[in-house]
Amino acid sequence: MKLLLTSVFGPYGVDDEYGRKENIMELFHNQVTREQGVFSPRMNHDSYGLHLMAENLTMPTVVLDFPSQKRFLEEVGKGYDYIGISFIVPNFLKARKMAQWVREISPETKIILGGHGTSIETIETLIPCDHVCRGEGIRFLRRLFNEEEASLSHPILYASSNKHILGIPVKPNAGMIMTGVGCSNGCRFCCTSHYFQKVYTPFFRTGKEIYDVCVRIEKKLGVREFFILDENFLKSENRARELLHEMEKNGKAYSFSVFSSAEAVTGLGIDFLQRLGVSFLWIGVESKKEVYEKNKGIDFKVLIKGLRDHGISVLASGILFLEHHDRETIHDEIGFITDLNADLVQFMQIGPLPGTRLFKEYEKQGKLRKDIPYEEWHGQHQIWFTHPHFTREESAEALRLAFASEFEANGPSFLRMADTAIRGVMATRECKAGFMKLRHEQLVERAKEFYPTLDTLWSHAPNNRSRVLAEEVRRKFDVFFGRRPVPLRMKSLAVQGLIMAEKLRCRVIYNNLRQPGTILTPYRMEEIQ
Ligand code: B12
Ligand code: SF4
Repeated sequence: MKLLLTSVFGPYGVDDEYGRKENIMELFHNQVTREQGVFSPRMNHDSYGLHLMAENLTMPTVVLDFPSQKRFLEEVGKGYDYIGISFIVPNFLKARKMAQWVREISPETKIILGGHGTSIETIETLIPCDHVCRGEGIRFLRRLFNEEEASLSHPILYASSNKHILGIPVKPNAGMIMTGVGCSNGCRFCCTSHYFQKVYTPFFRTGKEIYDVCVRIEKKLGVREFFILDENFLKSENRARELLHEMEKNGKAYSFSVFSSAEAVTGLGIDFLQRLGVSFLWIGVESKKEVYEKNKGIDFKVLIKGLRDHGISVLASGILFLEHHDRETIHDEIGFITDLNADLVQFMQIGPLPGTRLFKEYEKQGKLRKDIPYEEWHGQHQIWFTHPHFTREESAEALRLAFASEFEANGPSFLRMADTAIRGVMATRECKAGFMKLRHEQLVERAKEFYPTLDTLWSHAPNNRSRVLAEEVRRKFDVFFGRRPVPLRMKSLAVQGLIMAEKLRCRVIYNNLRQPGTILTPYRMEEIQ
């Protein structure tokens, strides 16, 4: 018996019969720094969930990530017993086509559908399949294959690939750790919370278990930074405290990028986050007026400034086209988010996706535009519901302007992150002993990575405001680091050259795309060869 677990086929981010050009296979360039041109940090993320499942089965399994159509067809031809297709709602057509191909080429193969696309209620009648997994996949597959429940083993993975910043190729320097799925907060629009029944399912219950995974990944990949894939990592307070305790006990200062809600962040406090080594925090600000339970009583301006002053980069996420937004109030909302001056900002159109409370409400109110194909249900172009004040076309333009005006006001996110890095260095410069000394040294190392880019950020600044900020940030670096050594000056010159090449690349490449390459990873396949 053998299993193929696959993501949907590329190319991604192109207008074709299966997808749309807005659906770029990148996190930042898709929905965060999309209007920042050459300053937009570029990277891909593997389909981590597939590796997690493959690692935790005993059946020989192949993970096929980012296949081309041809590559997928070749793999199907090898005669798998089961093929699991992971897809999200906007990739519905790709998943359907893949299932049809499997039925044509290998009719004996059983098809399993999984991932957020299965929240489409009648999916089994729309896509040929034998099994549908709605929710956590490891338990589902173990049951399907009659495999025993066992403790979870975490795969060794980098957090990103194909990374480029200002045109500079950057080696992967962080590991990926998935600590759990779902979130109990149940915000009305949130797919991940609803998909996992508004219950948090931890993969690791203690900080010690997470620490042990960090140690394993460090040994294998040599990294000490980790991206934690968990919708609300800091909500499990005790686990976070235990993780810090383990690091302090062992004198290991790992650092982490996390997603967390405001009530969890303030519950633990900024000093704790700094000590824990949080270097990047993704937080849902959502809206100035529609205040969710998690955000009650939070002054985001103060919180974000405090985090950045401690060296923690913040990605603030805001929602546009809420019911109360009209032509006036939408500008207030964009202004409110912009004024928070986070390192990075995501504006997302409110998106009624199947399974959510929002979807049910809009369906009941007859607001859903079911004539709009699923490829367009992604939140970065036109809304797929009827809004009292905006047409679909207007929603796309207003969203573009939101990103553009935030960039215009606050400058390149990468420059803001450099600012946060040096602010963290300054904030910890008096920490001369113990665990916080390690943190300070780590912040210094991070700041050094930004240093060679500062001249370029100044000379290529998109406007005068950004140039002033670049000058200010560069001065802070110079004050702390002193006279710049020759190798650093050489690197700065090289960056000037690379950004010119990147500017040219952005102009000539369709949709400014960087496509991820196909990755095939066998698990236990030697057992049947
Ligand atoms: C990493 C990520 C990406 C990466 C893509 C990685 C990739 N290789 O595909 C990037 C940044 C490129 C990306 C892009 C987009 N994404 Co995205 N992404 C995520 C994110 C943050 C993490 C996914 C992940 O790895 N989770 C961890 C694993 C463990 O969980 P999992 O994937 O859900 O898998 C578990 C189960 O679902 C199940 N399972 C999954 N697949 C399968 C398959 C089988 C066979 C089985 C049995 C089980 C199973 O088992 C797994 C283990 O329990 C999620 C949010 C989240 N926190 O999950 C959004 C999310 C999946 N993305 C989403 C969306 C909408 C997009 C975009 C359209 C961007 C946008 N405008 O929002 C684009 C589309 C790009 C494209 N062309 O496809 C939505 C999907 C909504 C929906 N209902 O369909 C999510 C849920 C975010 C959200 N809005 O809430 N994304
Ligand atoms: S806090 Fe975040 S992850 Fe949790 S339900 Fe709300 S939006 Fe979703």
